[in-house]
Amino acid sequence: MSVITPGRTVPWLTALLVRWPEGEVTAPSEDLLRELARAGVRVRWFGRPDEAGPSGTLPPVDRVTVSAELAHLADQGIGPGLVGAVGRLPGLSPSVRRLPGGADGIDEAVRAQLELRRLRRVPDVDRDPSWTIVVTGTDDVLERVEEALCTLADGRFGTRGALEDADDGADPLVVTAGIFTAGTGAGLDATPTLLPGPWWTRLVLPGAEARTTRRTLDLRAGLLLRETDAGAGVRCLRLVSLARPGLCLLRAEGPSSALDAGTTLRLPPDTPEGRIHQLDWGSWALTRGTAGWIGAAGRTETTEDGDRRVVERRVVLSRGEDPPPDPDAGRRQLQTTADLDFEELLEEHRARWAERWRHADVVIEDEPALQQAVRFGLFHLMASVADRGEAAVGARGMTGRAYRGHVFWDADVFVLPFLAATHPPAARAMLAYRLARLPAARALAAATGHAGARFPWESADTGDEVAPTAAIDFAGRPVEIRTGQYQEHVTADVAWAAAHFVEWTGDRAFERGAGRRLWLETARYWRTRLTRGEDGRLHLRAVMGPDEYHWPVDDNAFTNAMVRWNLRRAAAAIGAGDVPGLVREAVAWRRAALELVDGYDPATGRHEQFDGYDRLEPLVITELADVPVAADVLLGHDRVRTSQVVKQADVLMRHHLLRREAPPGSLEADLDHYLPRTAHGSSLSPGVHAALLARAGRPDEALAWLRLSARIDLDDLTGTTAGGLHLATAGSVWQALVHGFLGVWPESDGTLAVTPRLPADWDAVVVHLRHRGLPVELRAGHRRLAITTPHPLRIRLGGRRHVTDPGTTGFRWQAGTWRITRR
Ligand code: IFM
Repeated sequence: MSVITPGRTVPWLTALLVRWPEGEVTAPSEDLLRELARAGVRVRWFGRPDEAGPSGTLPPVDRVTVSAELAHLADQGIGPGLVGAVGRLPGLSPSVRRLPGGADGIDEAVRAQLELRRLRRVPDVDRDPSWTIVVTGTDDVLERVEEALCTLADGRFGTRGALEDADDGADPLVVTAGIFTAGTGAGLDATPTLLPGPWWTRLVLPGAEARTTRRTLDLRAGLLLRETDAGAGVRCLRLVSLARPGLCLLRAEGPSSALDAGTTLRLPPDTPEGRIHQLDWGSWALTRGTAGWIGAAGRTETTEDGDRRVVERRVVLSRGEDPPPDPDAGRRQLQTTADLDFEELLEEHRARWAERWRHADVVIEDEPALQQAVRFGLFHLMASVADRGEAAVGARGMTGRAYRGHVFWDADVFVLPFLAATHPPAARAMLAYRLARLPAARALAAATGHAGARFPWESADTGDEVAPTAAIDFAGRPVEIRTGQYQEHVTADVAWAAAHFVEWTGDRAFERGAGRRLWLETARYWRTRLTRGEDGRLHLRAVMGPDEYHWPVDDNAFTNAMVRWNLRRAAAAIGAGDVPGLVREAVAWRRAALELVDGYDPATGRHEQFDGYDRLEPLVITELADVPVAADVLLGHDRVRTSQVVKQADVLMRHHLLRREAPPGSLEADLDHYLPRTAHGSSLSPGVHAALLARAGRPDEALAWLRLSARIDLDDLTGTTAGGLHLATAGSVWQALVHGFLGVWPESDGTLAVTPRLPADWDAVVVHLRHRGLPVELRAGHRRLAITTPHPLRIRLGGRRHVTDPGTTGFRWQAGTWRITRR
């Protein structure tokens, strides 16, 4: 990576003060530093901690040690404007390029950078293919898909990547997680939907349709660059600030004849209610639904330099419940960033993304296409979840309108684990969303005559059940939808997510407080929901498992196992010191867990998916069609219902979530039985199979499923990406890599279990995590493993316990066991 490229603005200017070897000091001249200060450019000093920076009127010194910080910044590709160095820099990353010329060279480079800023050039983005998604040309058919792929979001607000000059067929959708408006139609349209907010990306680009357009999504820095006719045409860069949720920036440059600012804000055509004001300070727009509003305050400035034009737009999005604010609130919000220039806002945004990647990146050196696809998924997972307050994570995040923004188990079981292991505040915010809806979940349980809390299958703002009850199928026929009524496993899934969060984070306060509340309330629900059969056992009748082709069924093996786990987890949260009523409840839950039927058949060594599944038509879908396939479309609803075709991982989900509870050998037996019967009619399915095949010691087979799931959206494999990205699939890809190929699991005693099983095609894989507050890097090869942590970490590797040293600890697979090779 080159740190200073002529003609490219760097995100910040770094003055390097180095005394190495002793006696040599290099820094920009004091005159230049004053000029920088006048231009509002912050200067970072890198020096040994014992060194004093130049005194007097110079800008404040931001002191850091040189080697670690610079190496890190450069490695993260956020390209510090390293402007000079004298002497050897110990430990400096090889990717940092030093600028020759001593102090004069520094001055020259800094002046060039100042000039670039004066011209307000559109900065370049990363061009590394493993960190970018490039969409070339425009395609009427695929445009909606590409918009979804190029979405930018800050966890709270999302903006689809529609072209700035998109025509009426485009959907430059702006939404915010958790603000819905009531549906107005029938069936699906009767359910709440995400409120569309004001559009802010519009520019007028005369003649652009005749030029080649290219969009580059820079995953490393969260930037979207659009270029028409690379070099000569218009360049537009936008960002949705991760550092300041709600702040959106757009800078465009090009020939004056080809670029016009147009209007700063527009109202989306489908807003229930909207208004827009042009004011002396800029524009203010507001959309309002039945339960909240989205506001946008924006200003656009246009500057000319000969026949070159630069358009710069700054918009602050806000949201809330009624009543909506007046425009002056927008002005004040816009004012909060007034003293920061574009480069500074860009810099803090890049830095925030770099920090997120530092604890989340997965490196697959041997497979560039997969590497890119994995980062694409992780990028959108990170962008889709707020890390403060409540995070209502819809099945498609903020990338599209499908499922109307509703929150499914996708969030708890597929998205949350990645965040619990990389950015726990975001996972905590997801749990906060569920916790705040416990009263609604209690009401839902009570409405069906039960105690405790039952979470809805589809949830929106209130926490009521919002799953539709009818829809029109692929053939135009009305069909009933009973997911909301029967897919009750979501209640245990929410409880599972809370426990999983505790295992990654060790957050005892959550475990004793909010987590315990969730476990107790959900266990109370299950205790009253189970019924005693004539066989004397407890049963869970009339449910739908993850396999949505079969309903209602009795004793779904996945749901029952989750319920049993939920009852035991709640009981474990009660101590001898708790009030007698609670202690009695815990005893009852433990007993119920023991009495609940399980579906495991020792004769076959596998689980029956539900009572009676084995008696259905023994149809093996892989003998009929290439999977993935929508078997309900291929065979019709009735046939799938009466046959053994499974829509998505069902029995196998129990192995995936409850790995410690499976009878020995049952994973292999269940994989062999259910895999050929599974159509993968849901995008959630292939990644789970990848994880389990890897766990079962079949990593080469697993790799095929991993590749498929990683490209679900990039190649629009389901034909539904136009409606938004499948966040759960992205989560399943991460789980396949971390839980499957690396065999990494947090354990309740604070140990990290690791069991690498790499496919033959890979030499090594690297994952970055946060475990119990500590950053952990694992580099796994076929016979080698290196774990890097700043503090000792307890691990379980191949059944043996070890404690790693601070720094890097190496292991080697030798004579059938893992041995420490380096301390
Ligand atoms: O939650 C999923 C479900 O498992 C399969 N149908 C789509 C839902 C939303 O992604």
